[in-house]
Amino acid sequence: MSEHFHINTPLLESVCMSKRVGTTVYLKMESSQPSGSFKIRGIGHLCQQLAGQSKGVVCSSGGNAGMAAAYVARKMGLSATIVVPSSSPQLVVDRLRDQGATVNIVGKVWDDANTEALRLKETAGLTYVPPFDHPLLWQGHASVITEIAASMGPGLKPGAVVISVGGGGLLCGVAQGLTEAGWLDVPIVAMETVGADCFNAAVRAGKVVTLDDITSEAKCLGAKTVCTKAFEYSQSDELTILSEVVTDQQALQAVETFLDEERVLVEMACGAALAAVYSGVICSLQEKGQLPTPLGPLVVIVCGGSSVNKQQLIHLRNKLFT
Ligand code: PLV
Repeated sequence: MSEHFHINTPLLESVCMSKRVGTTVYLKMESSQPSGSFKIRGIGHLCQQLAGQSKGVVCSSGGNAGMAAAYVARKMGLSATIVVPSSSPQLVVDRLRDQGATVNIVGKVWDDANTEALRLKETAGLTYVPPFDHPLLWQGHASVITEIAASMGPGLKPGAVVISVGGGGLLCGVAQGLTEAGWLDVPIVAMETVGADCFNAAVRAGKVVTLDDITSEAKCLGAKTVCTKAFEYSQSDELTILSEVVTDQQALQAVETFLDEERVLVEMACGAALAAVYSGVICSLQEKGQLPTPLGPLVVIVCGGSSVNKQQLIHLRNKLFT
């Protein structure tokens, strides 16, 4: 068995995006991971540490954590039960089943599905795989920064790193990775959509808060409460984390522009990060003095996602633009 389940993804320069922001933009192509998103980094690591002697794994997910858990379980010869909310599109359920997983659809949003996964952990004795709130996940996710550092080579470092935030697992991993790389002065731009903005709500409230509901179509950003560790990073003096929110329309537009210009299809959860470039968030942060001008190379983590195909894209366009 290989040492880990994720691959070293390409770091690609985007000419079109660079033109828009006025600095070199690098895309960390996590959409190329075996399970379709960065989630495999943390989940692969967690399963290797915790699931060796397991009867099987159970994971609650908006989709992509489940895809990673199902993939890893299959490679480890374990059964996988993935609990998704009814808001996850059918295409995700189909893809999870193609990975060999048993799929249970429970509740309306991820938080409901998670309650069921925790119940199955107790009653069926399965190893629980959390989608974002666990130190082993963050440690696995941190490898994305190690790879970026290796790809950029000595002497080069990002001007900022752009990511999407759901429950905050990627944020914690990137924060840990930046710390380990000695890149504490590299700001993180943390992107969410309106209605799936639990990190932004916590930053504004000065404490962890729970959203009433998830109203965004970026369902894979749809955790009602951000993990405590992510909030703690936002409060630390060591790192700079800029929390920004875009509309669903901006996230979807970003998905479409990315498809046209870079020829890669990603889901709206990833579109939120891409919208930092396409909707002018980076430029406006520079105008406000929150990011420097000139800015060093901008690294966008293209987190990927499996909740999308041509039909889903058309469905979302009809829903959000009519
Ligand atoms: N998605 C989680 C949580 O959903 C899941 O179960 O798949 N980009 C993509 C494509 C994602 O799928 C996710 C998380 C994120 C970004 C955000 O990552 P996080 O949760 O670590 O902040 C409810």
